[in-house]
Amino acid sequence: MTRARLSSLAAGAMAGLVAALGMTLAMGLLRWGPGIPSTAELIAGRLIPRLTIDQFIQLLIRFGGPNDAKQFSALATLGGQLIVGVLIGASYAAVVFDHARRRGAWFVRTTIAASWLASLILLWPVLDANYRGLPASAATAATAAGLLMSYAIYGVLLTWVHGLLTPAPDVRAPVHPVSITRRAFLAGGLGVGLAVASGGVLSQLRRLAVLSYDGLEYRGPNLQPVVPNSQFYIVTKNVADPEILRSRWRLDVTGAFDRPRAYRYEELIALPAVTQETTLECISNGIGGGLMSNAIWHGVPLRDLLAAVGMKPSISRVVLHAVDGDVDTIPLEKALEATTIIAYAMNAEPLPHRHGYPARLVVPGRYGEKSVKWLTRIEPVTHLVRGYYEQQGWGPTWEIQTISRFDTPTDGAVVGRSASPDGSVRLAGTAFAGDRGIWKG
Ligand SMILES: Nc1nc2c(c(=O)[nH]1)N[C@H]1C(S)=C(S)[C@@H](COP(=O)(O)O)O[C@H]1N2
Ligand SMILES: [Mo]
Repeated sequence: MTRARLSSLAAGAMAGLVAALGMTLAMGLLRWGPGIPSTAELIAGRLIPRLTIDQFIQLLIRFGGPNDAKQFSALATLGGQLIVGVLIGASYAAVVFDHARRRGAWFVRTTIAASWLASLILLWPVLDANYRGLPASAATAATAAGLLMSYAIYGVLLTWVHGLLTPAPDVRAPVHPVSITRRAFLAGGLGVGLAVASGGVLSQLRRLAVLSYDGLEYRGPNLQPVVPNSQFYIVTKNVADPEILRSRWRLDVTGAFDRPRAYRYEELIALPAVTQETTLECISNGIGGGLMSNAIWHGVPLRDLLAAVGMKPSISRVVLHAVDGDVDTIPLEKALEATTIIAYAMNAEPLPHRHGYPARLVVPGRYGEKSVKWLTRIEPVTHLVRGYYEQQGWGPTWEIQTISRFDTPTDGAVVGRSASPDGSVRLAGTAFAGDRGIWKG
């Protein structure tokens, strides 16, 4: 390879890196502001449900838990994107070197269009997520537009920075060394600036991330029967949870209805509501585990919304869609029970973001997965639909199994020291049997 060719490739790679940093910044801003899912989230959302439960658990073990796995997958996607950016940059430089800039422009446009189309096709099922609460169809359009914009920013930066670094590729006349140094300096500065800016946005996004609270358990001594919102257990599939803007959000009731309709938040809370105490528990809660908490929920019975739209007799299940792409289903009988509610308040406070603001389902007697958070669409169906967690292999039974554990004394405590003067030891614990109830003797 000639030196000219080599330095041209290096310029292309450099331009590709700068452009990929610009694209990363754009993607970060789009995720942070309008809540457009990042490529990392889209890819994870597409792949994870396809893993078997064993593969999934093996993966978690390999990474030392869900939080590390989530962090790794986000960083891997970012890194991968930068590498691809560099490779495309080098290819672009090769095309320009061999065929001049006009062919290069064609190469960039084709690459962007092809990448965009491939992204749409491969990621289609998950494009409808939006972390600010856009309804599915608007969310799909927003994600598609966001991807195109990010890829286009890459293309523009690539050609521009490459042009800076190789001022006269067609003529191949010697360029004045001072001017090329100045241009390289400019390109380098731009790269550093973009790296710093995208680092800033990524660290903001990191603050949104669930790493600090995903898997929060509630157990141990001095438990309260009604768990304060800040201590209620948390499980989420997300890297960063939705923070829905109420003005943008609405609850669609669509599908096999006679009269589909959409509720704005104000309309939902104006409906007759009920207040009830319900315990949620994750299906992955192990023996002695604390992925289980109890709260007082306030909201609208699901059956009232179903009755308002009128259902066809062939309906057998109700599908619940969430803005984060989570999907789950319950049988129609369960949907029609008076205690299956769309909750918008938890312990007399608005639902916290982490627990599904502005509205979530609460399904007593079924594992927590069915209590879909950040609800956006309710869809009755006539056929079996597999939910996100079902696709992963959890279930097939979602009825809560009876479970009990000791909370006092805590595991490993030296019992003798906590004994009262008469030598007795206080035992306390938790027992739960879904909606069947525990017999109190
Ligand atoms: N939209 C959405 N809903 C969701 C989840 C999720 O990741 N996304 N996680 C589910 C799981 S696995 C459980 S156990 C419960 C936990 O609810 P909590 O975090 O409010 O305790 O929410 C369920 N609902
Ligand atoms: Mo769960």
